[in-house]
Order: sequence, then C-alpha cells, then structure tokens
Amino acid sequence: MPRRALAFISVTVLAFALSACAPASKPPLVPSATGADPVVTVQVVDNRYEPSEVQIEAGQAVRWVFQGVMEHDVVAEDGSFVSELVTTGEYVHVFEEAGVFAYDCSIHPEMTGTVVVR
Ligand SMILES: [Cu+2]
Repeated sequence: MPRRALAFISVTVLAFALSACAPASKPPLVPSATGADPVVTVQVVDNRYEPSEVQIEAGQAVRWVFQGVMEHDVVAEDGSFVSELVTTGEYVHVFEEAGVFAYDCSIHPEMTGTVVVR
C-alpha cells in the first residue's frame, strides 16, 4: 500500500477517534457563584475529581480547583452547574436543594463525581 494512502487512513482513523470523544452536546455554561463561601474543595486533576464524592448541606457551596495539565470542566448531568473547559482557576456552585448531583468532564467521560446535598 502506498505510503500516502497509509497516511490518509491514519488521519481518518485519528479524526474518528477524536470525534468519538467529543461531547455530543454540552449544556449552557452556568456562571461560577460569586460571594459564596465554599465548605468543600474538589481538586480537578488529570484525570479525576479528588475526592470524587462530597457531602454538604443544602445552601452550602462546593469549589472545584482546576490543576490539570489538560483542560477539564465540571458538567452536571442535569445541567444545573456547568463550568468552562480550563486548566487553571476555580468554579463555585451553591446547592440550594437536597439531592444527589452527578457530574462529569465533557471531554473525559471517565472523570465522574457526585455531590450529595443533605
Ligand atoms: Cu477532563
């Protein structure tokens, strides 16, 4: 097989592999809460949330601190909190109601976390 054909196939396979990882549709961004005083901090590293589960009381806030070399975000399954894709900075969300809120990273599906609000 000619080298050019091989290169074309490689690029095609790579493009497919990358598109397979891309989020189908990310919900609209929810701005980081200002003036909140978070009671817990979740470190966002490559490629996990540390800790992956936190428990708070209704009305309290969670802070995510982005520390990865790669970009990550925080996307609630129900769209109630959605951060930008970043490598640094932080994101804060106030949880007004009790419940179990699952979230993940839009480009790394293996990164999952849960906020339990009592
Ligand atoms: Cu990620």
